Amino acid sequence: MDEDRRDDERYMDEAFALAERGRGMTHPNPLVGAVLVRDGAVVGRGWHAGPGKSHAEAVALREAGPAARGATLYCTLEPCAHHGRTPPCADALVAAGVERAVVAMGDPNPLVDGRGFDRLRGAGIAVDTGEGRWAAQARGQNAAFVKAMSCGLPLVTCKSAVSLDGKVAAAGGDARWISGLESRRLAHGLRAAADAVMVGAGTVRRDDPALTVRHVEGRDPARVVVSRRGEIPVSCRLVASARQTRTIVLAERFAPPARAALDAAGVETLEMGDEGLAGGLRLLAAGGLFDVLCEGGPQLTGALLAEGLADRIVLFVAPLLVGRGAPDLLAAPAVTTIAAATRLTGVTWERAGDDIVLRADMPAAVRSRDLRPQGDVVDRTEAVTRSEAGF
Ligand code: AOF
Ligand code: ZN
Repeated sequence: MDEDRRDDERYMDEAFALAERGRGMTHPNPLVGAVLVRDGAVVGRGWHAGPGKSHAEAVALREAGPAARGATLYCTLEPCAHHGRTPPCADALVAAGVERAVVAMGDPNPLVDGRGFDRLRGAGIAVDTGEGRWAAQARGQNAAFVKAMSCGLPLVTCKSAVSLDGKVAAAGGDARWISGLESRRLAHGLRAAADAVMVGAGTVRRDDPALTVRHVEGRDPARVVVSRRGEIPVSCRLVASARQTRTIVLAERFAPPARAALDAAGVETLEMGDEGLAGGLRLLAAGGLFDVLCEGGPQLTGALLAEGLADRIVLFVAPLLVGRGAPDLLAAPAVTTIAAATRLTGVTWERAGDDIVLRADMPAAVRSRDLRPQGDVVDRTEAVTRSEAGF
């Protein structure tokens, strides 16, 4: 690798690391990091901290001041060209006299979608995408944003804690605590990084969870309860704290008194309609909740998997043996042959105390079942294909 390429790698790595600082805070916006370099020295750094806050490039430009003239920008996402909550970054880069832009991926937001590159190139700035060599990393960093922009659905991660024999509770329903403290800390970190945590009404009735972030630093995600008729006890902790933390009940069809009681308690009530869970998830994405962590029980997790709506699994496996008659990870019919079982991909694992944390992706063939573009978030298949190809 020649010297210039190595420098590009180094500065882009730094831009990715800067972007990561916004994790959990930027929704519905993507994570973005930017580094400005002139004469071999960094003159500006920026990252996006959330909607309404300055974009990464704007922060870096402010730090660089006049030193941005003739500089190279390293940015994890295509600079925007639209007037949103903030002015277009592409215009600011042109005005500041930046000479070259190295960018990891195009912005799949239909409002940008190549216009940022056009604006930069039109003003004589050399745009370098590194032939797509950062595209996979960039798509991974903003997986939820990319998915929501491409198909109007959130990225869904199913998180469960199981015993060594795959049980999520004892036969009597007791589930506290299957996983150890280390695992619970990691699980709270997942909550802090998610836009929303989702459970089924059964879990609310049985466990009355708070679904807040406690064992680690971080802000609380929105809480979503999936229910048939919206009949959630109004005395439960989620409803009681709905005025402090955004709480949403998704129902197939609300029983009118249940809806009125939830509305009065400050809970957002959304009807999923005929499309069922997929429709409910579309509503969440349309409301800017792109990264959904499902902590549902076997019913909800089973339904998400069966309907092709789950993208990833995080499984905390504890060295416990529970035995027959206890609830399994999935309330879903078994396949008849192992050849027909769903084989997950991209498996990684780590230790957490005595537990194992296993992460895996649902195979594309299962996930793509419901990925037809729909609704107004999108018509983005083209943009994603482009960014998958590196542009
Ligand atoms: C950038 N740099 O740091 C971010 C970008 O409403 P706004 O003005 O905040 O615009 C949000 C959209 O801008 C968002 O959906 C995405 O397309 C892009 N985000 N772009 O150049 C940034 N956060
Ligand atoms: Zn911007």
